[in-house]
Amino acid sequence: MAYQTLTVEIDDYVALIRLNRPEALNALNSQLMGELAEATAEADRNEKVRCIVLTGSEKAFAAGADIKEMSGKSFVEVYNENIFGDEIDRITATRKPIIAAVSGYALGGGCELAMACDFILCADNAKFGQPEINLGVIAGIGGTQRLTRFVGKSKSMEMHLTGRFMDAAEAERSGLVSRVVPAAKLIPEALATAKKIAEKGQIAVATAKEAVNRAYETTLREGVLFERRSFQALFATEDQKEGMAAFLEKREPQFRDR
Ligand code: CO8
Repeated sequence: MAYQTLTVEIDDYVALIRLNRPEALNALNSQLMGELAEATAEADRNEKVRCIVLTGSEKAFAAGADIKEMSGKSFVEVYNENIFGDEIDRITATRKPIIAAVSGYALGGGCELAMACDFILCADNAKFGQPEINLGVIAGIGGTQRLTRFVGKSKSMEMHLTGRFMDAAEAERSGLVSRVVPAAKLIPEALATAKKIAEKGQIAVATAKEAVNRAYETTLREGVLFERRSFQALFATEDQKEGMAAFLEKREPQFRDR
């Protein structure tokens, strides 16, 4: 499908989705969010895709929800439209891993979108923030919940109450991102990481994603039980037999996703 606000390139089982509204620093409007939800669902269905990389431009991953589009709306409108609620739910329902590759600004809804991905790799020029407080509102697509889980209450509260930005070094130190790389290497590094994931057995990949996500959604006891059952279930796959046999025979495994 052709999109107006983003591009999709597929190579080597990796889909690279680039947000593309340079005139507004990739601000998230309803068209972009609708197209992104569709593009991730399409990648999820596509057998030629095993991992997704979501990125923006060098200057901005996304500078937030589109302020021009939402500024005139009433409570009844934003309530009835449930703006971006369905789209972010569809994006987080993607079964294949999504890596956010963040360069430049990831603010407001942009920071929330990055956090809704499975992990964040960022460039050394990245800036994260929840500046909605300066607009008289608060985060609306998960920021108060996800940022708090990532970086803890104190830092999250300060960021939401003051609107200050966090640089790449602080984001890595506080667990918001998995790694920081030089800006020029961000996309190659994200694609190489995605390719590494694409080479694994995809049943184990999907199971690992599901199990790690449980850590955010349930109690420790339930999460550990879920992990244990998932681990046990993987012994029903050919990939488990192949992976362990390959290790013992000192060769590379040939996973077949069965
Ligand atoms: N929405 C719309 N347009 C934007 C946005 C935005 N969020 N951010 C930047 N733009 C536009 C600017 O208006 C400007 O357009 P124009 O040239 O036509 O005036 C263009 O992008 C370039 O921006 P700047 O000239 O401001 O660039 P600077 O380099 O000077 O500054 C900043 C970059 C610091 C990123 C600055 O643009 C900025 O502060 N942007 C707004 C950041 C912000 O407040 N984000 C939070 C938005 S609210 C939100 O995300 C709520 C999420 C919850 C949503 C729930 C459902 C809707």
